Amino acid sequence: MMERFKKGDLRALSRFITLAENKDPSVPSLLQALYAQTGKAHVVGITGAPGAGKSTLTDKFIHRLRKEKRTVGVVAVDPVSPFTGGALLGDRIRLVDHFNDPGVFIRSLSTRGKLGGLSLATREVVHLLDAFGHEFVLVETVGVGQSEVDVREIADVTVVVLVPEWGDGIQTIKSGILEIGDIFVVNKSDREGADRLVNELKASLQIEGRAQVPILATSIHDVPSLDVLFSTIQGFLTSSGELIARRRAQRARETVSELLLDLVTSEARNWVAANMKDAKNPYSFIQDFRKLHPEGSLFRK
Ligand SMILES: Nc1nc2c(ncn2[C@@H]2O[C@H](COP(=O)(O)OP(=O)(O)OP(=O)(O)O)[C@@H](O)[C@H]2O)c(=O)[nH]1
Ligand SMILES: [Mg+2]
Repeated sequence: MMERFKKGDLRALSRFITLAENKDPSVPSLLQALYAQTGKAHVVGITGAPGAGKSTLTDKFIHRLRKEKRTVGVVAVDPVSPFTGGALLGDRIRLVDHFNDPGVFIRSLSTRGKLGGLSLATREVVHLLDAFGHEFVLVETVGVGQSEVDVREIADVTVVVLVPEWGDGIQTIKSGILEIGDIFVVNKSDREGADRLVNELKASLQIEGRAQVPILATSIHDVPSLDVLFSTIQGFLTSSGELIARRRAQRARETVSELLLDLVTSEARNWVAANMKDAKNPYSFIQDFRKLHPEGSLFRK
């Protein structure tokens, strides 16, 4: 399967992604072997309110990249799906146009009832798409700041998509949202209220000391507005080398932390099952454990 992956076999890629999604124990060694091939893709995170137009914009961006003959991998992350109830892939991500294009690979990831791990799986899928040779990897996630998958930890550039209605009735824009975007988009600017939201964002970003961050009003009915957005994304990627390198180093550390947590969690469960036979006081149990393993001793060099 590895040989086929390296030769560009899409079924091998698909199979590896399924392994990552299912938290198969073979994944870390797979990625260890492929890691040297990663780091070439530009990873673009697109996040924002449900229904804001993230998939529509992603679709337009794919069209633009394909015109430039760039290859694109897309991951659409569907957290618990309170909005869609787990709608079908094509339905939800509106990317059906590209299903027959070998230069575009699209996958949606969902928790499918499994708890946790989506963030790690998303990271792994990004690495797989990168190692496979995709020049761009687009990651669509729902939710601003509160979703399980923090796109900032995955992407080289994060695009936050908002809509005019979103600004209604808010006095101050929460700083969590202001911190995560490298580019802010007020989409559906064909609707009332876009200018107001742009101005509110501008004022709030200024207070946060981020006055230089681009805020763009877009509409799918206004092609030039999309051109500006896509050039801004590509401009950020080419001009922010140092920042992106720092983010990637942080991403590598986060990956190790998450893998380590996985390891520790499963070992801890097994260990407790084997060592705590009777229903004794759990707090005494952990106090005894602490005596044997004082703080800082678990991960001694
Ligand atoms: N009027 C208007 N409608 C838009 C615009 N962009 C997207 N839409 C519509 O908004 C709806 C939702 O678009 P999606 O692209 O699916 O939004 P999304 O953010 O991916 O949605 P989720 O993934 O479900 O959170 C669709 O019906 C789009 O056609 C726009 O610029 N103007
Ligand atoms: Mg979508």
